[in-house]
Amino acid sequence: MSFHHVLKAGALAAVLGALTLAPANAQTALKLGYSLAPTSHYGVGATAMAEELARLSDGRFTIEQFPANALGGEREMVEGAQIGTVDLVITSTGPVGNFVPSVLITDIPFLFRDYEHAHAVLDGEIGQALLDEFPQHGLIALAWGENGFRNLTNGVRPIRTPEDTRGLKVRTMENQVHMRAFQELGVLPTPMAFPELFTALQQGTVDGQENPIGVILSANFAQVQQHLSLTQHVYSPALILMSPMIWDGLSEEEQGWFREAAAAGAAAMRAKVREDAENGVAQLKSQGMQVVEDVDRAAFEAALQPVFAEFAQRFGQDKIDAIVNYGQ
Ligand code: EAX
Repeated sequence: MSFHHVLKAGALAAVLGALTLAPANAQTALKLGYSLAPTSHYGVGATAMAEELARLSDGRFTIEQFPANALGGEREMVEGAQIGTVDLVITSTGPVGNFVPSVLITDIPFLFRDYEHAHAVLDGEIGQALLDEFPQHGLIALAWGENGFRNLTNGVRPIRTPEDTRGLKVRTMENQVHMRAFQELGVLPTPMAFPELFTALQQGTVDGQENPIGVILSANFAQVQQHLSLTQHVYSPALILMSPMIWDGLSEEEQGWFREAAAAGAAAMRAKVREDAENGVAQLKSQGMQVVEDVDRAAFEAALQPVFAEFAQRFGQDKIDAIVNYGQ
């Protein structure tokens, strides 16, 4: 080959190389799934995250939202993130302990006293240590979001004490800790994915369910449940998760944008949870729900003592104490 040809071949290779390289301003659209409506705390969080990501990346990364279980239930979305069919997920911790077992400790009833306590723990070193465990289970956890304190609804009777719950069939999340706690109360816990829940309540497959005020509102459960008890029996964290298939291909700077954007999303989510918790009960009353406000929460907590002993065995009393006494 003459010198002239070598030169030509080299120029051609350079041109081809330039063509296969993505231009610097290429956009990457990512799919984000969640279980609730766009107006919910998850929707508000997703939008805040998308806006912050677009700003930080100068439009390089965009987020396409798939609300209302469009990508499946929470367990399916987490699986999707593991295998790369879903890029981003906002999910409650409900099914997450099945993937990252240490996270289950956060689902223990009456573990967190109030929102401030939960935020301090999750935003501090305990929360960070849990987020750091996700990569070894094939997931990236960008931030702790929020679902809120859960309250019991049912279609049978007003509930004030643990005795009132006896014999009821209550849908729980697919979460061993929640199921065990409800079983202790004499309830028949029925684990079920969230997308099936409205129909199950409507058809009487289950008598009740439990969720934060924002979820009860967003999912229109007042249409199919008459009684709401402000049991606040467990704090329900949420997580903003990402597929390692996307994450591993990002530069450190880009990864930083995602973390920062997720933090903005989580903050917006928490603000909306708080707003719903404050205004939502009145809305649910106006939608016809009968609300028991003076729930005997101490009696519920006392009734759960045997399972607390089991959880101490399973998770370590020292780990539970570290959460309960955090910041004190
Ligand atoms: O994440 O499954 C549930 O009850 C969750 O709280 C709901 O999907 C919101």
